[in-house]
Amino acid sequence: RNLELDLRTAIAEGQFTLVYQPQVCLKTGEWTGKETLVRWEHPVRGRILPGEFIDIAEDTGLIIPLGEWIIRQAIEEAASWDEPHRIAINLSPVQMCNPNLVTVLTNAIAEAQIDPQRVEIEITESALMHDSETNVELLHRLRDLGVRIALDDFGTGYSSLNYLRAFPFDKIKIDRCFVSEMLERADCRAIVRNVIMLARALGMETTAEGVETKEQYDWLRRHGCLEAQGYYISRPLESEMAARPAASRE
Ligand code: G
Ligand code: G
Ligand code: MN
Ligand code: NA
Repeated sequence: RNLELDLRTAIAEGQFTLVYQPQVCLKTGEWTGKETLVRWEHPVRGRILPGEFIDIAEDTGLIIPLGEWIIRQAIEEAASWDEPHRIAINLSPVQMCNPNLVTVLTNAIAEAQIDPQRVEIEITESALMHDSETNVELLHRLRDLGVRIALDDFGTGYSSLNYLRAFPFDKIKIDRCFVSEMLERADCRAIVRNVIMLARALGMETTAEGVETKEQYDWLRRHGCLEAQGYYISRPLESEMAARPAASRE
């Protein structure tokens, strides 16, 4: 519970930073977007990964102010990048219950003067599970703002196919757990291949997560996956690195 107290202080004092993991188009090899990942720069413990504090932030409601900061900060930073890559932002299911969410996003987009099509919201299946009608309505309101909506960690929640029918996502993110074992296991390969085909049939894009090897990258490209993200392409980049064009980065 110490971490909870620290988390309140951290939000008040702004101890968070954002890093950005590139996503590459498998056809052209060019970076098309970057996923925002939050880091806590704890004054004593050093850098803490979200796996250690997002749960606490959700349980305490602190994810609301933290999430609002992430939205504003990520959009502001992305607006200043040299290249107009998409900016993907993870949304906690708890944030979807925040009545201010649409306003926060609208204002952030207006203030940064960013093309809303550059903003992509990542939601997980669990976000749709609880109160799916309200949440589907929220997704439509977000879509009306002009932002894109991605379904994150696809295949790891419940009754995924029903969600695909409930809302026309722009993109499906194929979870790392399938990608990492894809080349060793025929069942994972079958799942990835069929998610790619399903997404295409539904008019949705696909991003494979957790791509760590050239072999995985090549396999995904051959099987028509649109984008890839993972250590093989790039680790998450510090903000100032994310801002620079690829050519000046090495
Ligand atoms: O950053 P890392 O690679 O450790 O991410 C671990 C998990 O934390 C991921 O599943 C990701 O969805 C989640 N996460 C990272 N950044 C954010 C964020 O800004 N908001 C929310 N809600 N979750 C995040
Ligand atoms: O839950 P979500 O997929 O949004 O978060 C991505 C998480 O996966 C982050 O913690 C990120 O650092 C991590 N990650 C990104 N690329 C790779 C990868 O290629 N391999 C592994 N093992 N983890 C990755
Ligand atoms: Mn994500
Ligand atoms: Na994910």
